[in-house]
Amino acid sequence: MKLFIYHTPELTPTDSLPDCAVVIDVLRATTTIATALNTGAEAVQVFRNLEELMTVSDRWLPEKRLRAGERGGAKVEGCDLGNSPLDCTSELMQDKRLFLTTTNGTRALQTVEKASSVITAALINRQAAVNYLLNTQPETVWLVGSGWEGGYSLEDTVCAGAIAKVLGESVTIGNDEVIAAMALYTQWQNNLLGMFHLCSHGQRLLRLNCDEDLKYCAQTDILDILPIQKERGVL
Ligand code: 3SL
Repeated sequence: MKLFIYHTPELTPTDSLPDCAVVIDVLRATTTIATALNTGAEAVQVFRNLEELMTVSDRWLPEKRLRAGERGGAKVEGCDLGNSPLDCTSELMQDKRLFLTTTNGTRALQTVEKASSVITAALINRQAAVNYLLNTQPETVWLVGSGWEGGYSLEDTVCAGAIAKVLGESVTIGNDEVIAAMALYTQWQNNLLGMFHLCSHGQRLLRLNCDEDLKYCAQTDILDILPIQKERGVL
């Protein structure tokens, strides 16, 4: 297994695809996706743009769907939910399809949606992602961070480093980003919440009073759930 890390969708190669792409948006899209599936959502369907989400979800029975939209960290008007994983309760999610559009995470997913297998990871389901990779042994694996509007996001790289560290000697290192991400995870592994308070998107969410979201997203290996793409854009 050869492991590569790309910090943003923009830095991800467009002339090839890996055997497995692991999309990471710790704050908060991939944390929300894992949580929604864990609390009983039938599936999560992701969209880059809101209009398309509305068109596709209109064809769904209203009692079987939830629409979640986030831009700039805030809930999009007209949606049932924003992008807080804490809103993904069993009462709300049970047997519903969550139609989701976010600023960066859903865009990152679409960048690699044609890879042979596509999964999502966050700190909360890190071990589930690692187990999948160890069991399936893809030849090439890309860990793709979502970043923020084309820029680098520390928290996604730290999560990629957390995955790389547990994979350890089961992988060969494909690019220098893997070495750097493991060093960053080593630096922050005992203070992930502190790292969220320092990084730019963590600070953006704090300004939006999302303190509890940060605490939830900073937990490691609490959910044994693995979002896997079943058809394009559907996990
Ligand atoms: O950009 C995204 O995909 C979101 O996860 C950002 S937020 O955490 O919902 O603000």
